[in-house]
Amino acid sequence: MREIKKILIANRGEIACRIMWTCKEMGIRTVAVHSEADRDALHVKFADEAICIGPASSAESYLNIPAIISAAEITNVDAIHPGYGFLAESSTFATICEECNIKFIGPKPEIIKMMGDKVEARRTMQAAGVPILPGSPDPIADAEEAKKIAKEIGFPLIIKAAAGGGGRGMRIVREEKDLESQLETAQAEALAAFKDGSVYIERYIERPRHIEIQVLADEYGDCIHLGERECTIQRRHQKLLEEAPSPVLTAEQREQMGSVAVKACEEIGYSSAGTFEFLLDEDGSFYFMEMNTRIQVEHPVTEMVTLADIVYNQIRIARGETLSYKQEDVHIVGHSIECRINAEDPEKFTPSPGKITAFNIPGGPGVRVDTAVYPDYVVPPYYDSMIAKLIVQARTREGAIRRMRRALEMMVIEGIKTTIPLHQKIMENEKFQKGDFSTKFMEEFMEAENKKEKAEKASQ
Ligand code: MV4
Repeated sequence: MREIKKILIANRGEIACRIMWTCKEMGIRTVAVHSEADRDALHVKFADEAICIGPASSAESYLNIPAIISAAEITNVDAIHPGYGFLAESSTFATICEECNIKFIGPKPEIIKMMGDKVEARRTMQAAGVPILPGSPDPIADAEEAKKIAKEIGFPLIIKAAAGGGGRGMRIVREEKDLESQLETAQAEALAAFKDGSVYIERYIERPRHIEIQVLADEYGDCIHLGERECTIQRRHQKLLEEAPSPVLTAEQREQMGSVAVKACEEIGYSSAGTFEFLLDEDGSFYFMEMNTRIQVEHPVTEMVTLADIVYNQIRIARGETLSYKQEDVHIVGHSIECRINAEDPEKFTPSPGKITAFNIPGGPGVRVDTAVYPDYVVPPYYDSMIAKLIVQARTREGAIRRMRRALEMMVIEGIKTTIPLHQKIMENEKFQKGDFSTKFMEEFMEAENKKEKAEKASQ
């Protein structure tokens, strides 16, 4: 057992607040760190102590390891919670924390490092019995090797960056004649973006769904899963909304995906909360994509349908405790949907920072809002544009959609543009309501919306 009396939260925005709420419930003191641009941020106001760690730019503040470690030393914290983004998946940061005798709330640095290398993650998962797509076992050396693998797996195929993830630096190749040039482009892009030109090849699935399994594992090899999240609806590899459970997964598929993930965690010695991302094919087969070793933006939908507090479990595991419940104790109840509210122009998807002149948070049964903004707050232009998460829960998916529609109506944010109107339109979409969608949903949706608009203009 490790005593954790005080935690430094190395993050900002809604997730810093979210982590703080659980710390308060656990009687753990909190230290906020913030940039010069975040002096008026909510996470600063609610923390027991706050330290400025640098100027507005993330590179000099929320990514500044020496400044964060110094803040942790000065305030004498027992642990650091990294949240998501920033340093959450930096094995270097996790190692430095460990060397400074500060508990990093997350898995071991070696595991973070391994999952950061998508080729190694694929190999490890295959060895642990997780289904992967046919593809290259190692980074592609040259065009000859790429051609050889393409012969084995066929077209279309996808080239992905080993150091990538989240969709950056991917190329789809549909014909042999484009393979060599696309390989070169992919390698050059990977080198420019990640300082590592390694790429690998997989069979391409045309209309997949993105389904992920939440796991919790203690430091003694015990692991459970909390079911899945449906994360298919994305735009430019940014998730827009998530739900739990998936409208298409059967109990059998859930059990299969969950037990595969749990077994893999036990095999590799995973600890803390984690997420297995899977691609679900139209024929019902699923394949490992990536593993996230952090708390995720969309964790609330899992919390809603399982009644688990994932941050609470992360802290318990970090204290060296065993899991507080067994797989048999996990029950999925009802349906939850989360809409990400971004400070963005919903048509152009460009950032819309500025002062929030009017603000109302919806309430009532089955509604949760995770946010760090408040009336008269000025949304700074330097960071991620997500300013709130609106989460609802109801007995059924239909009920959750109805609840989300009224909650979106009652969610008022004035002074800046937000994605609220976009979410209203998605909730009204027939394909969405039927649960009939793939990763191409947003492209098809935007096209249909544009057509509607043109028709309306023409009839005027
Ligand atoms: C794929 C794929 C189809 N086949 N891999 C996008 C994010 C990154 N994690 C991997 N991604 C994809 N990988 C194979 N072999 C399709 C995507 C993909 C996607 C996946 C999930 C959600 C939205 C997506 C949008 C476009 C492409």
